[in-house]
Amino acid sequence: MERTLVLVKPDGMQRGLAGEIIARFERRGLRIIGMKLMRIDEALAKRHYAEHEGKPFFAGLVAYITSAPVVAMVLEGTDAVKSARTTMGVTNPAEAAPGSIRGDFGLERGRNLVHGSDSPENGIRESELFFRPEELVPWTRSVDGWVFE
Ligand code: IDP
Ligand code: MG
Repeated sequence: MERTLVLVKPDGMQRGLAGEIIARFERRGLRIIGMKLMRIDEALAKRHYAEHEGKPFFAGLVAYITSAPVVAMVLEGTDAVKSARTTMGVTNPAEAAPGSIRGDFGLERGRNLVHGSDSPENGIRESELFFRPEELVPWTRSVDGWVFE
């Protein structure tokens, strides 16, 4: 079952949109198997965004993601990576479709509210970067649908 790491970024927190953002993933049918409020430090920010090191926006990105607490979540479900990213909308909110989180609440690429892993491999890598194994609570299928183990 695919996993993705989702973050409500500092602008989403400061604007009071955490509940709204989480609700959209929940309603989509993605299962929350880990969730916490945390402050990302510089070292974690740099590891998380290692692929962007050297780009002109890197320093600003690290400053942004460490500027206030975030809600970090691991979501599980069918095509979790792609499903979460379509719920988020494309990177630049100005181009994101209405109905997506970024398309409904954002305008600036540097303040785009939410993070979601970009591949199944990064879903696992980033989940392990943010959560210890014992912090994850997998669901299991029952006749009534999905329930906690
Ligand atoms: P993604 O979050 O949609 O996967 P990435 O290309 O991985 O987008 O970029 C990571 C984050 O870096 C973006 O979500 C955004 O916050 C920031 N970012 C990307 N490109 C720019 C830019 O050109 N200017 C400012 N910030 C950027
Ligand atoms: Mg990315």
